[in-house]
Amino acid sequence: MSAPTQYRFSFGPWNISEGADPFGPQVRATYPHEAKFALYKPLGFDGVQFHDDDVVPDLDGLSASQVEAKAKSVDAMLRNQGLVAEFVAPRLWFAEQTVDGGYTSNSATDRQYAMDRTKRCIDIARIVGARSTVLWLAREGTYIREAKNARVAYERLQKAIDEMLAYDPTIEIWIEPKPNEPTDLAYVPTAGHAVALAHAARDAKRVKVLIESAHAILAGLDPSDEMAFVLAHGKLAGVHLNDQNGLKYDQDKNFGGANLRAAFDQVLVLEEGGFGRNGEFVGLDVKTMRTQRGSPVTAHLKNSRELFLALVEKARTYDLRRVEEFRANRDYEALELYTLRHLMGI
Ligand code: GLO
Ligand code: MG
Repeated sequence: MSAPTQYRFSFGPWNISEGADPFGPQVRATYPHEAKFALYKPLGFDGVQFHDDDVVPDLDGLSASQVEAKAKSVDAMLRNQGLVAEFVAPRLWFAEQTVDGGYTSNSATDRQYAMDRTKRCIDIARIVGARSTVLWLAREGTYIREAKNARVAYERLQKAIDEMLAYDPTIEIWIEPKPNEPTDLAYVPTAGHAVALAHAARDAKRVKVLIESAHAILAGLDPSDEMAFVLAHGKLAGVHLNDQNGLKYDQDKNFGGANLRAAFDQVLVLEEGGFGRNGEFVGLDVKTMRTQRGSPVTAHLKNSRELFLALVEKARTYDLRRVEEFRANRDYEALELYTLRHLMGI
């Protein structure tokens, strides 16, 4: 038997938030995100996830050399803290040119903006030493179905992925599916869509998938099955573990906070599938509650990590021989009771 996986953890600066929501402004003082780097190691995290403008704020207004200088200075800050940049994702949902999507916009000039911005994002990734970029396709979808030709939109997405692969010979692209929010209907809602796009790419081995628990739940699917599907295709490069209380707005609750059993099932699948053995990070895309006091707020990150590790212990002490017996006898009543008792420690 191989040694147990030593998990490494990551999060993005946006996970330490000021508490603004669509109904109210910030409730905590802004904590400069470069000061957040010093918080990672003490909290037990080694990886930093970035949007391109988390590394280089206001990058659209800067020259290539200004972008490069800023990215280099962030790279130096990461090194000082002993941190690794896990990925840099193009933020294609803030700029005016992206109101109707990026790669799937109906406007050719806006599609060009999306591609130019993506290439700049890849340049930044290279400078901070990230081997991948993440496509969370926020506005690639529609508010009303008739707004875009969906077939053409899929072709455009595929072409954008190929252009990114051609632009950089080593960068990996990890697609993060999500079914809705901010659009009503997104073009890449599930793991299946992401895996299909990955397989059809010009260099398929460099296109992988990042599964977020809450996004799977918003699609009405089980996060552990979504992860298992991607693992079966050898394409699970990242996870955004969190939780979600049913079909609501995107909640980014603490991992296990809404459904402990479903969290256990995710950990089981990751353990069994060898996730983390090639250095993959366990990413936590969690947000604290608006009610939380203080600045910076970090308890949600610490607690979600701890909960993950506690569930790893539960997964490692889950008696797989008994599970196999229950399966062989098709006694799923007994299997369920055993599983719940194991989780409760009774
Ligand atoms: C939003 C997404 C978002 C992404 C991030 C990195 O729903 O989960 O937080 O994970 O932009 O791609
Ligand atoms: Mg996410």
